[in-house]
Amino acid sequence: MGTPSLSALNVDSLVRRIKSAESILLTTHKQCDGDGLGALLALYHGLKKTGKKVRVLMVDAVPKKYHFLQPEKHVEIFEAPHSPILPTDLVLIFDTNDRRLVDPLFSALQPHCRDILFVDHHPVLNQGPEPTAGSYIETRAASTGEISYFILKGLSIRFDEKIAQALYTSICFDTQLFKFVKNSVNSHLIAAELLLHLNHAEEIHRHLFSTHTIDKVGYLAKVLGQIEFHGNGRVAILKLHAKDMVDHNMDMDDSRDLIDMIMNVNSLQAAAVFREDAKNEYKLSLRSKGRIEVLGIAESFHGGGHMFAAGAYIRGAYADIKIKVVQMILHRLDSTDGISGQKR
Ligand SMILES: [Mn+2]
Repeated sequence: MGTPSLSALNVDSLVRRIKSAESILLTTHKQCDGDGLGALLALYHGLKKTGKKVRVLMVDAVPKKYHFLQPEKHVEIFEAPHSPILPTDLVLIFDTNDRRLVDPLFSALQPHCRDILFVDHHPVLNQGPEPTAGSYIETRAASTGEISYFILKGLSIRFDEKIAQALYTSICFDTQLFKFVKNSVNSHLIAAELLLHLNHAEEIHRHLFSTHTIDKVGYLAKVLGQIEFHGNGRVAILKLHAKDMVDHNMDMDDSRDLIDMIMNVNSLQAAAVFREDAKNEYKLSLRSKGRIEVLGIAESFHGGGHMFAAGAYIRGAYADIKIKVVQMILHRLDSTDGISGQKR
């Protein structure tokens, strides 16, 4: 075994499109996360140095935990007062390929922008809208930041602390501090290069993952006692209420932390968290440790995501939805167990 080297992503077509554009707008899916935000801010800081007109317009507000990236200095919010959308040569949408997750911004951009491309690492949904022609979708990338890294290299942009901070945020967030690296050396090697430009990497880890307030711990203590286990401890189900989260000063984003926390239970193969946003309206988050895929379950409720981390917005009575989801998970687990027990 020799020295590990990056397995480069071929982003030449994106690099050409960026080079030939004079004005560029960057955005990501609504309720942004550290991946989309970090990936686009890295490119934003890089493009600023090239003299191109570049602008970030987010669909909605940036969660508190990302405020260390100083979004107020660099980012406009479509839902809030913002300067008008002018004709723009190129729009790049990070960390999704589903225009519905970018609306109403996506529809507002269409009349003004010649080229709208997705830059993403999620599988394209079977039943979802087609990504726009020319979009770059690479599911081998562990984060969208990894794609941004290769774009910046392709543009020969020299890295600085701001770019490194944004890219490092993206990689740490989506790999959950290198837990999910898609069996590639890229996340670690890119992170190692970024560390050369970072003085406070551990501070970034804390911003992303040590976000518990005392209020939130009180809430966790309450809801962790309510987890239901099914299938001999292989499946966990938890119901949250958006209102309780607001009462405990939490971001809606915090429901993701909760499911990631639950996934540390050793017997678990999969978990589902239902966040009740209004009566009979749920945000479902699904996770799997990898034996079964959960994307298909999310898709059956018109949601999306990754093979092992997916979600959907669902309307209906909780008891009905919960039974359906539990059955779908158990069915998948039992059929994979069956396959491994059979002679082939
Ligand atoms: Mn991502």
